[in-house]
Amino acid sequence: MKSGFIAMVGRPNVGKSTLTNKLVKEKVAIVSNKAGTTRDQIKGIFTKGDSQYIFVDTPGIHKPKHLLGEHMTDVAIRTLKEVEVILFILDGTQEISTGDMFVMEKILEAKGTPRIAVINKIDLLSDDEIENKKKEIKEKLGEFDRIITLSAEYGIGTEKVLKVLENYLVEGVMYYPEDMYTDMPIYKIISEIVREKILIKTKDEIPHSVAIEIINVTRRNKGKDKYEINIYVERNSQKGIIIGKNGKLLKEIGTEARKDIEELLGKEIYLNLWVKVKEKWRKKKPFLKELGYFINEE
Ligand SMILES: Nc1nc2c(ncn2[C@@H]2O[C@H](COP(=O)(O)OP(=O)(O)OP(=O)(O)O)[C@@H](O)[C@H]2O)c(=O)[nH]1
Ligand SMILES: [Mg+2]
Repeated sequence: MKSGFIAMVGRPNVGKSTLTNKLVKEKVAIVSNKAGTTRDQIKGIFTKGDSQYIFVDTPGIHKPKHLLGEHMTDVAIRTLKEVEVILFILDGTQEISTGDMFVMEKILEAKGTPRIAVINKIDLLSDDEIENKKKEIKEKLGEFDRIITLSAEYGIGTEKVLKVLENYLVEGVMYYPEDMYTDMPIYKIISEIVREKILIKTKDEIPHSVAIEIINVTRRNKGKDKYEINIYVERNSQKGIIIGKNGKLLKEIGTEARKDIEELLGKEIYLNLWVKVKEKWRKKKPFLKELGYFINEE
């Protein structure tokens, strides 16, 4: 048996979660076009034959503006020290920035861990642009064991990633059962589904101000189970936006989330969503802990 942990790191919005899902062949992590979608470390597990790949998706590394952001960046940086190989994912349509250089600095601090640069979103690039991007990486970020080019969204070049990564797996134990594809508890997956629908349907500051908490689940022998979920926002105006005119937006969010949750659970459910205001929750550690962030802290 060969197995290994693979860090998926990079700036926000480059496609780390999209790539994780593609490689695991299951939807493990939520995806949106908003930077800061992933807030925690998420393991996506892919087992094939006697090889087990454990992809560790992480929040985008950025300059934190609040406690939640600090937690997110810390999680990603900590992950670098826990893996066999690091995939540094870059958005091929964007210039290499000081943000990328900061990520590289942190990667170099994980002394000696093999590193691979991944140029994502090549569906949006010409061949020349891809070649130039490779040069830019070498010039601005330095040496990598390898540079891989792919499109996570369209599955172009993603299969070869598994082949390359096979070389970094180490002889040893199987960490997870063969049929397990994530270490996320089911209640967390459900919260994330609700958050994804909100992220997709809102813009501006709303996505960052949203937190989800399952407050009650009523199980019934006859009839459907009932899930009651709080959506926290930071201001009254945000509450109004999420609810929408005559409750229209909240209803849409609820319907779409319910469908995904039903597919996940393999049964129909009732889903009740409540929108609550909790001022500056992203800066309040006790509340963040209640939501499951900072749980590894001593
Ligand atoms: N065109 C194109 N878009 C992509 C590709 N991969 C990802 N995207 C899009 O890029 C956006 C960000 O994708 P995510 O997977 O959420 O990015 P992330 O790096 O996990 O982002 P954070 O969790 O916020 O750090 C989404 O809108 C994706 O659909 C790709 O190969 N091509
Ligand atoms: Mg992500």
